[in-house]
Amino acid sequence: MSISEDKEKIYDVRYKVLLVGESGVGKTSLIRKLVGTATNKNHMNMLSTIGIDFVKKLYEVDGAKVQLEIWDTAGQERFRSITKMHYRGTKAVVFVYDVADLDSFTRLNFWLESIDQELQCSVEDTPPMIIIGNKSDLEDKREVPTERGEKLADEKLANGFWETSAKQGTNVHACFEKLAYTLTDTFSPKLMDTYKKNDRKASVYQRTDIDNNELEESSGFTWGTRSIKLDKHTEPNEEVKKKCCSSQ
Ligand SMILES: Nc1nc2c(ncn2[C@@H]2O[C@H](COP(=O)(O)OP(=O)(O)O)[C@@H](O)[C@H]2O)c(=O)[nH]1
Ligand SMILES: [Mg+2]
Repeated sequence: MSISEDKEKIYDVRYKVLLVGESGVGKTSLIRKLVGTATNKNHMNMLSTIGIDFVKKLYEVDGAKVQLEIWDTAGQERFRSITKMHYRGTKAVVFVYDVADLDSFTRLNFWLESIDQELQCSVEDTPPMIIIGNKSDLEDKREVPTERGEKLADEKLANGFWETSAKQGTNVHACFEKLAYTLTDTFSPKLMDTYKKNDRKASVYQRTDIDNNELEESSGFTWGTRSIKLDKHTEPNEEVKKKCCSSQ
């Protein structure tokens, strides 16, 4: 796939990522932290009138230009009224709870179940997902031990578990970089240099300045585990694509 000359299309592939979780756990704060203060208006797509906010963030995943389109809810989660529009075309789900609020962790089960229902996926076909325990800075108010989050992530076969602090910035970039990697590795591995060159080191960069096409290695993440999947070179299951990842 080649990059379009069209200025609008600066990515090779894009993935819609949906953030869910109880109101107040810090979903919007995480997205704001991720996009940063330097963000110009073009990066923000506020469609609050119809209850949808999303931001675009460009990564370079091992040679592939990957745009994450990260969807937030505008408070509808409070009323459990996330619409079909939120779920449509979702390629990955980020489940967020607050480590200082046990209820928000317990209620994550509601969100985990509703995703399977809404995307009509069986457990095996669930799209890539990660679990985030946010507000890790509130250590003295912690109600959910790290091990419980890890255990849940294991049980649900999550692609990652992170404790983050949107307030301090801890792990915010790292978890979305890893997610960009996971998505590309799952759905478009052929775009990656490691696939082409049989090179085992994959790197992920955040595109911090889209206009100048400058790259900045944000947290120096490299993943040497790529070799695990090099043998397979599998495309995503067609059924998964149809069910969970139908076009936006
Ligand atoms: N201490 C702390 N507070 C946070 C953090 N993330 C969000 N908050 C606060 O939690 C409240 C709810 O955050 P918000 O992003 O609106 O949550 P949302 O309803 O899930 O979108 C706000 O007062 C935030 O300032 C964090 O990492 N640490
Ligand atoms: Mg919010």
